[in-house]
Parts: sequence; C-alpha cells; structure tokens
Amino acid sequence: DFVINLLKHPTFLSNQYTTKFIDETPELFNFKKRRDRGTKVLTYIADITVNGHPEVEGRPEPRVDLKNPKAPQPRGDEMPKGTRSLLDEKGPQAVADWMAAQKQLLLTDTTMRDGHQSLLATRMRSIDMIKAAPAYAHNLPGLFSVECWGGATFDVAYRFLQECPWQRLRDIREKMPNIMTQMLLRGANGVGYTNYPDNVVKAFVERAALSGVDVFRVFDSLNWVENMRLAMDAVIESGKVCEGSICYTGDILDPDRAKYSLNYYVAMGKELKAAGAHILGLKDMAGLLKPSAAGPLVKALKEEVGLPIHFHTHDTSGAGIGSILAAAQAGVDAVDVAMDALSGNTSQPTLGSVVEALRFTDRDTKLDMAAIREMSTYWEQVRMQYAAFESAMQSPASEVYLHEMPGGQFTNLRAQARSLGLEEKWPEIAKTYADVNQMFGDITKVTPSSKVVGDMALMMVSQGLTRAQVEDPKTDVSFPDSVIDMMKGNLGQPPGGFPEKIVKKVLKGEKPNTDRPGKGVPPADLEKTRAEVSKEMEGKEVDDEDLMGYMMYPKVFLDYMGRHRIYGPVRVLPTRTFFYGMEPGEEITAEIDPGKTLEIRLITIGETHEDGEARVFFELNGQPRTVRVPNRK
Ligand code: BTN
Ligand code: 3PY
Ligand code: ZN
Repeated sequence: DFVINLLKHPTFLSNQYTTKFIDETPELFNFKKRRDRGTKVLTYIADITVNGHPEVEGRPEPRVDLKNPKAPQPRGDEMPKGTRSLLDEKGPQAVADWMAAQKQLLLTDTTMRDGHQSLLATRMRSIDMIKAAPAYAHNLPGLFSVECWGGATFDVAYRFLQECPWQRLRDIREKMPNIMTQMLLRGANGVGYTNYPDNVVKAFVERAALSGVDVFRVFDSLNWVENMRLAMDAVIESGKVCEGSICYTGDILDPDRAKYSLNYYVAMGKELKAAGAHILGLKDMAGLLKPSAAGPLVKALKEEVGLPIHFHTHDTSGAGIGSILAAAQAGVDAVDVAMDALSGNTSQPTLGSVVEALRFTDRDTKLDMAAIREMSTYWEQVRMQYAAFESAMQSPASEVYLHEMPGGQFTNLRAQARSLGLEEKWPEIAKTYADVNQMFGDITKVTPSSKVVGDMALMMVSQGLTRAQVEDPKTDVSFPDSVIDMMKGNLGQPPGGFPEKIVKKVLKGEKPNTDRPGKGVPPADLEKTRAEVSKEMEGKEVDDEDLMGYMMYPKVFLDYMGRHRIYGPVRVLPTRTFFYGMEPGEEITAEIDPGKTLEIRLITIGETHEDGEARVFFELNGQPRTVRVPNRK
C-alpha cells in the first residue's frame, strides 16, 4: 500500500523525499485501504527507533532515568477568573484601563514562546505545553498573560516538530480559558521573514484571533510605524488587545548613539498610541536596556505617551532583573519573565525571583510562590528532555552590549558559526555584526532585520572581508540575497533611511523602493490558492488555518502535510519517543483523541531483510503489529 510503496521508493530511501515527490509519484497511490492513525504513528516510532531522528543526531542525549514529566495538579474545581474573563466581558480597552489602575506589577509568562525559543532553539513540543495549561489556569490565574504563540514557533512547529501550530493554540486556549494568551507578530512580516500582501496579514490576524490569541504584540523590525498599521488595525478590528511595540536598541544614556535617544522612543510611543495601540510594548529583544536607563525611559513613556507599558527584555547580560526592578519603580505596568527553569541567559529574567524581589513592596505581584515552584519543577523536567537543543552558553555575557544580537538569534548564530567551522572566530563575528550594523546605518536588529545583519557578518568573516573593503566601490562584493532584499526596501525603511553609499553598492545603482513594501503588492487570491493547495493534497479540504500556514510558509507547510499523511498525529507521542524512538520492552501511552488512548509496546526490532527493510514488532492495545521501515543506517 501507500506507505510500503513510499518506503521502498529509491527517492525516499535516499532520504530526499518531499511532498512534491509524493505528489509527483503516482505509483505510490496504488493501494487499497487507508492506513489507520495507529499504524501511521507506529511507522513513525519504528522509523525513528531504527534510523534515529536527524535533528538530534550527534547531540547530547537526555538522562536515561528521566521520567515522562508530570504537570502540577490543578487546584479547585471552579475555574478562577483571570484577565481573559475581563477581555471577554468588557473588551480590550477595559483590559488596558484595568492594567493601568493596578498597583501590583503584572507578569507575562514567556516559557511557552520566547523562553524555549531563546534557550532550546524553539523546539518545545505542544504536548509539554498543553499538559501545563490546566495548572496555569487554576494555580496562577493572576498572571497578566501567557505568551505561547508567534515568533519562530509557527515555522518550527511545522518544519521540525511535525505538528500544527494552530492546534497547539486551540488546545492551550481550551485548557486555559481564563488567562489571556499572547503572541508575537512581526507586523507586515507576519510570523515569517518577509513582507506579505496586506490581505494575507489581515487574514492571518483574524484567524489567530478566532483560534485563540488575546494579546498581539506587534512590532516592525526597523521600527517603522507605517509598516505596522495594517497589522495593528486588524488586531483592533478583531476585538483583541493591540500591543504596539517599540523595539529598543542602542543606549539612551550614550551621547554617541544620539539616533536612539529618549526623544526618539517617546516620539515612536506617541505614534503607536495614535495608531490605536491599547498598550505600549517596550520590546528589548537583545537585553540592552540597562537598569540605569530603564527608569528614565519608562518614566518618560508613562508621562508623555500615557498608555500602560509592557516591558520585555532578555537576561543575556545578567542585568535583566535589575532593569525590571528599575522599570517597576518607574511605574511600568507589566513585564515579561520566564518560569525559573527556562529563564536566564538569552531567555527572560526569572519569574520567581521577580515575585520575591517585589514581595512586601507596593508592587507586590500577589502570585503564589508555591504554585510557581511547582510549575518550574515541571518545566525543569521538560527542559531535560530537550538536552539535544541546549546551547553552549554557560553564563551571562556583557558582550551583548557590543553585538546587540536578539536573544533568539544569539545562540542560533553561534550554532551556525560552528557548522561553518568558524566557532573559534566568534569574537570576530560579534565585532563584525556590530560593524555591519553601523554600515547599515545603525538599525534595530530583530527578526527579520537581525537575520540580514547576521547573514552579512557571517559572509564577511568567512571571506575575510572588512567593512572598509565592503564599502569600497572598487572592491567587488557578492552580497547575500537577504541584504539585497533589505536594501531594495522590502523590509521597509529604518529611521532616516539606509545610508546612500551602501544602498548604491548593494543595488549597483538600481533605485530602492522607499514606500511601505506592501503598498504596491497586489492582494493574494486566497480562494484560488485554497483550491490549488487542496488539489496538491488529493482534494483534502483546506481550512483557514491550513491556508494561512501555506501562505506563510508554502513549502514547509506542504512538506509537513506530506509527512503527516505517512506518520499521522505524532504530536501525541511523548517527547522522548518523538526524538529517540522506543527501547525493546518499553511501553508508552498516547492519547490520540480525548479519552481514546493508544497503548504501545515495542516488542523487538527484527532483522533487516534483503529488501533493506527492518521489521519492527509492536503490541498496539494488546494486539500484535509488525511494521516495516527502511533501514537507512
Ligand atoms: C525534517 O528534517 O524534515 C524534519 C524532521 C522529521 C523527519 C522525519 S523523521 C522520520 C522520517 N525519516 C526521515 O529521515 N525523515 C522523516
Ligand atoms: C521573533 O521575532 O521571533 C523574536 O523573538 C524577536 O525578538
Ligand atoms: Zn524576546
């Protein structure tokens, strides 16, 4: 049947299959009965058990005695009221007003988004999050919000975790109906790395609001408010909370970085208020806002903009809690923190420590420390399962004030440098990143502009090019595509524009587009695309969530769907099984539908026959099952 045909096909055996391959190879469909989901999941386990998962190969393994993590018990039968209840009953302006009126410092827990994005390469799986959601709802209903969506999580869910990001959102929402969920939206770049047509951005926001996002933190990677309006309007129209955000870079106390001054940020804050933001986000994506600067900045924004302020930072330098406390003293309304076990370094500052630091003060968060410790113990066990994705960063590093890399990029770029054999040149990469920033006119560096700066820096270090050489009109330089794209104006314009000299060199005299990038782009024909994607998937129905997955990442989405057809709902597997398969004699359970569980026992891995296939023997709900998978080892 299909899977057997597929598994035997030389293209699959050589590990080069894609959805296209499946679709362009009709002989695969010479089969009669459809495989049930149980068999598909067994096929996945067999494949991983025999061949290993490519993503964890050669990486540190989790401890062998690690048990499947157990989430804290939700306390009490009744669902306590939280911020979501307020949003539902009274709307987003009431949330903002309530926020401003609170004496206590409000906290957003970022563990399920930026926490693992910054520490574990965004690899946390839905099942580990959904298990925690009831305990959040019952034991920590005083949280302002739980950031659990957007940023890099959307792409990584499809691409590496073989799961649907929308289903993650719906499941968390269902199990945590009382606390606001929060997402990070890259303005006109959606949850991708490039500008999307206006109607796609709008449709994406509408769908995200319907599927369960309550607070949208909207930013633009060049701090261009013009390029944020569309997304902000869509959030406001959806009746959700619009957190228009300033990306913080430089140092307001440094007279040599006059471009990013206190006045600059206040002016941007006013623009965001005029654009309709309910809350002002202060997004310090690299962790550059020093304790000495946080006070004056927050004070000025509070007084002159007048919106409630939500401060986000990263603890890369180790000074994060200092900045949070200074911001709290200056009257910031809410801050982002991560549960202790996923906090610190490139992640957010430590939730429990902020709660303790403010206890018995007028900003006391009133959160339950016992519930926090219990939750963090769970996250600690969860984190241990992802040992393969831990970064090399062992300690905070003040080097961040030199390179200004966002928390999510820092460890990534280091890993990229390692894979290019440039690990020992890291200090040079950090310095070059700073040089590239100056060469580009001193820009805010956050996805996607940070990726452009990183691409350029890696290119320069690997080719031994200096800034002077790159800028010299007489030296021939072949620029990375992302750099050409940004200089063309496809990510919009930074304050003051890009320096003419570099634009001229990169574009070889071609004129850039200095309008809003989405302005000239015709709307996507969504219904036509839906029909095409459906055809591509054998007539399968394409709902709005799938359509938006495709619009953001066409190839990644189709590859995901192709694998889904073979392996089924692997999202239900425990994380260890997903990455490492099973041991002979091991037994696991997986809830495939609410109340319907698969009891899976791996009996033994049989021989690999001449056809190159290994026989793997299971018991599925007590019934013997044999699955054949190609042995690619
Ligand atoms: C990817 O690398 O494309 C995502 C990881 C999932 C790959 C699955 S794991 C089982 C099967 N065997 C492979 O070599 N690839 C798929
Ligand atoms: C993202 O865009 O994913 C970020 O986390 C930016 O800070
Ligand atoms: Zn961040």
